[in-house]
This record gives sequence, structure tokens and C-alpha cells, in this order.
Amino acid sequence: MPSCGQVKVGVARAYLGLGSNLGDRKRNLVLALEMLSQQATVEKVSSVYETEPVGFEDQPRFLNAVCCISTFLSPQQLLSLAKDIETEMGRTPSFRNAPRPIDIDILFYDDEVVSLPGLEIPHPRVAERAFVLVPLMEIASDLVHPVLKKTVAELVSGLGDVPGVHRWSGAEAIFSRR
Ligand code: PH2
Ligand code: MG
Ligand code: MG
Repeated sequence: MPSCGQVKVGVARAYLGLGSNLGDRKRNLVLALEMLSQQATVEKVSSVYETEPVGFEDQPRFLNAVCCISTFLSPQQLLSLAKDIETEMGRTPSFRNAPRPIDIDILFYDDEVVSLPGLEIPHPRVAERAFVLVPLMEIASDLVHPVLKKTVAELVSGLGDVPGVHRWSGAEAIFSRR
């Protein structure tokens, strides 16, 4: 990626995690991808997985997927876009790990490491979350975590068994390139 000191001059490739466990979960993933594609180029989308809730367990199962986008947005701008879409889709502030119509997390942004209030990239829990790594394995098995220096495939094997993550549909159920 071309860069001049700290200033990025090219397009960036980012990986986003999508999750929904309230309302019409599939439609929520479709809408989120539609809104993302108005502001960025959605390059790849994983299959959809139905997953057992992690963290706060007394809530409905999630549908999870991941996507790869290319974008000229900075990490901070991408975070604002994600938050705007979440709000537009009816997400209201709640407790950590609460059920939500949509959650859009920045997993990776090129090989950048960002640590700002409210924004950590790579996502701080990416390496331990099967509901992210299993779909990511489909579209980016060779992607290297810039801090842990391990590929997604290596991180997935580090998980051992992955109960609670079940393929639910193909990517075509939630995204069609127009
Ligand atoms: N998101 C969380 C916490 N727990 N569990 C599953 N299965 N899927 C999620 O997307 C998820 C979660 C916090 O964002
Ligand atoms: Mg999340
Ligand atoms: Mg989030």
C-alpha cells in the first residue's frame, strides 16, 4: 500500500464483522451490506452462520457474516459509517454484548494497528471469536493478524473445536453484486 509517512494515499482493504440477533436477522444483514455498498466497495462476503451468543448468553442466537471492503475512508471515518448504519437500523445504546438488530465491527484495516478511544484495530477479540474467524476463514484464510503475526487459518486451528457456529446459508442470500 503506497503511503507518505503517516498519510495514507491509496485505497484500503478492510474486513468487517456483521452480527444480528434482533428482528429479521437476515434482512438486517442484507440492509447493512446495502448501506455499506453505498459508501464503499464490497469485495467479498462470507456465508452466513447461525451462532450461539458469546459473552452475555441469555439472548437469541445470532446470524454472523464477515465482508471485505475496499475504501478511501480512514479508520475513523469507517467507524462513523458503521455507527451511523447501526443507528439508522434502530440500534440503541445498551449494555455490552446486548442483543442488537445489527453490529458492524472493524476487524482489520490493511495491516494497520490503531489504538484510539473507542477504536481498536485489529478488533481486540478477533483471535478468540469463532463466530468471526470461521466466516473469515472462507474469504481470507491467508490474512495475517498484524500484531499476533498469525494467519486467520492459524488462528482458527488455535480455537480447537468450534461448537455453536453453524453454516446457515451461502453469501448469495445476503449479497448480490449489482
Ligand atoms: N457479538 C458480541 C457478543 N457476542 N455472540 C455471537 N454469537 N455473535 C456476535 O456477533 C456477538 C456475540 C459483541 O458484539
Ligand atoms: Mg461486536
Ligand atoms: Mg460493535
